Amino acid sequence: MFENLKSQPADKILMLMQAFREDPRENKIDLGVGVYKNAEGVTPVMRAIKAAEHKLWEEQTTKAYVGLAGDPAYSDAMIKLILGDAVERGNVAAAATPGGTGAVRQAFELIKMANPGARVFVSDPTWPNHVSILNYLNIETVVYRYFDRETRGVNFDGMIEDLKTAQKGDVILLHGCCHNPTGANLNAVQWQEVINLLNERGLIPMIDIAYQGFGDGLEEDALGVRLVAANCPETLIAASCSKNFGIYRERTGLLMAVANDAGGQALNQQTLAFLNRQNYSFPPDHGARLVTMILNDEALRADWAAELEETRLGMLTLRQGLADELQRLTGSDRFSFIAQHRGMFSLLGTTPDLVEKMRVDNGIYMVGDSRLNIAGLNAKTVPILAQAIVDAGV
Ligand code: PLP
Ligand code: TYF
Repeated sequence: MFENLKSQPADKILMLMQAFREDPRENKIDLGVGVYKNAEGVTPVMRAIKAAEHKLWEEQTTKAYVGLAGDPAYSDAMIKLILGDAVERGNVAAAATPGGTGAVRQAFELIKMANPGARVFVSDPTWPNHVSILNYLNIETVVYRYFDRETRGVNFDGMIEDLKTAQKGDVILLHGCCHNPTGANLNAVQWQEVINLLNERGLIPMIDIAYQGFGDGLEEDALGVRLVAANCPETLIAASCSKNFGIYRERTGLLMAVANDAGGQALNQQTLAFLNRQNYSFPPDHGARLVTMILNDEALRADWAAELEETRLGMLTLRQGLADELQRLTGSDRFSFIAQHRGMFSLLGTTPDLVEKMRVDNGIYMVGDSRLNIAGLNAKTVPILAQAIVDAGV
């Protein structure tokens, strides 16, 4: 049997991680994988997570199974964090998943189950795992224009034009905030225009939100997902706690299905539990429990929000610093988009050759599509990167 296996394409982002580790140069700079790093290059365990873990260690009396959809208190706390008061709690079905990736995977499975003919529209570009999982599940994928390679903003007219080719029942995958890999995001007016189009054509929105709190703030980053959930009859939401709680390896995510006629909620809830059972029975609990403890404890929550805000502001300072330095070196505003983008990533919009050149000449590691992780920088490396970008002729 094993002889029938074919070698599969490797994940380019994870390959880059390995290549960086193996590079002996001391001044190398890692702007690859989307993991937050502080000025010392460390991915810290957040203070509130440490405190919650300590408390959990003292108080937890059992590690028996929880439930197929995870702890309802986790769903409640996360629904409140993401959706606020945008929809009735009774209209939301939710299940804990192994990370945001688990939520994405389960959402795609639900789509296939509910409407085998549905196509999923993804932005050009999008997180490569979206496309990879859709292909694996044999779900037809359609790419819609999103990133304008000239302005490095959103090509909104192109996006709308392409979404107009979708047919009733097709699913439109949107990034809730901090678009990965581009850093270019919709504004409130554009979100509303997308919603109007979805509703006119009977399209189903699916929102992947993996960076709430990394862009404009916890509430601000939820604006799009709240507008959609409140104004479309049905919405799927895949959320990740990996970044905003810094618990990458705990695998903590949530899949939500919002049905604005409460009638569908019970069936949706049952379906999410069923899908968990088919794939792994019970979802991981440790990270979900920490998140629940933090969100439901006033002091822990305030400390978490404060540390997240420091993280966010630190990345904004790095963005501004890089844009300023490039302005100084080039005498032009060509790179001002770096300060306008939000989240961990910006797509420089240059060629794989120049990305490779910066890796070889300067030990700067960014993803081949020219995505850079802003959090991989610090005050010392910002001018080094700016100089390398200019020297490479980006
Ligand atoms: N969706 C997007 C757009 C992401 O960038 C990520 C990245 O980490 C995820 C989902 C899922 O993350 P995780 O499975 O680590 O929670
Ligand atoms: O885009 C990123 O870098 C993050 C982390 O297969 C990641 O989303 C990268 C690759 C992968 C899973 C997560």
